[in-house]
Amino acid sequence: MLSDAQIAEFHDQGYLNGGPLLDDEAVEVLRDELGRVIRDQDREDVPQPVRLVNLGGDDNAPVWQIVNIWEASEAFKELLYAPKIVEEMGQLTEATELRIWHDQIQYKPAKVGGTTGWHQDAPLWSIIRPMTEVSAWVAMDDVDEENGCMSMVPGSHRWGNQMEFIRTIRGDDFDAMPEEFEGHKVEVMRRPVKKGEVHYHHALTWHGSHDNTSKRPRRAIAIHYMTHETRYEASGNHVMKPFVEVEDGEILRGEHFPTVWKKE
Ligand SMILES: O=C(O)CCC(=O)C(=O)O
Repeated sequence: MLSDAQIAEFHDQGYLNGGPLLDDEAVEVLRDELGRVIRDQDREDVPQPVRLVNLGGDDNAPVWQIVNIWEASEAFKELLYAPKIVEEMGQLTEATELRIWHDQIQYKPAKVGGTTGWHQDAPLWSIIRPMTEVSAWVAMDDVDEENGCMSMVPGSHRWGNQMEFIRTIRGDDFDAMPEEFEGHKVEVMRRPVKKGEVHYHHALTWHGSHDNTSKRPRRAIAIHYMTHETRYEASGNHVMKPFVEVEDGEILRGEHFPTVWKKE
């Protein structure tokens, strides 16, 4: 349960470290499951995630991303319902219902793990509206400056959809962020997260992560939650679109978008 001060911090900054969620044993189960799902990716006799790819496409600097590992692993499915996460997500979004939009493993291997360019989530999720989603990002390693922690721009979730501008700063230099944008001071905050902790961010917060130059892997899962008001927008595109079973403009729900929490 978050305090009023933490909720206010989230609304002000667009992100918040929610603190410890999983003990070492629970993290170990998830690490083992992640390894198993990667090993089993070509098997037809076990459930598979929606997608397993090297996000940047650069074999020398991979960022492994798995979409909907929950569909391939009971342990990750259970995590979607973690009481601490759904209760706090309810506080942050003021939702009356939470459904899963999708999850994403974010795995940067030791020494070679690449950069995840600056972005806002919501503009890239063009099949859902409005842009009010919040994500819970759970660290499966100590994630810090050395192994590619996320960086966030405080307050940027209040500046609207700025993906067109953000694309212009997505070069090779992750630190090439301007100091000012349309009258707003732009600060870049590194966001280290300890193994087993959960970190929240708003879907319009500018964020990304630098490369992993350390000897340690950097494994995390982002769980993206929808609220009671999230609707399907048929004109957009997304890897989850083939799984949508509702009509344009309807509340997005269904087998692949499970309801995980309802306000009592
Ligand atoms: O893990 C990362 O570096 C990026 C995660 C991200 O972009 C997200 O969770 O929205």
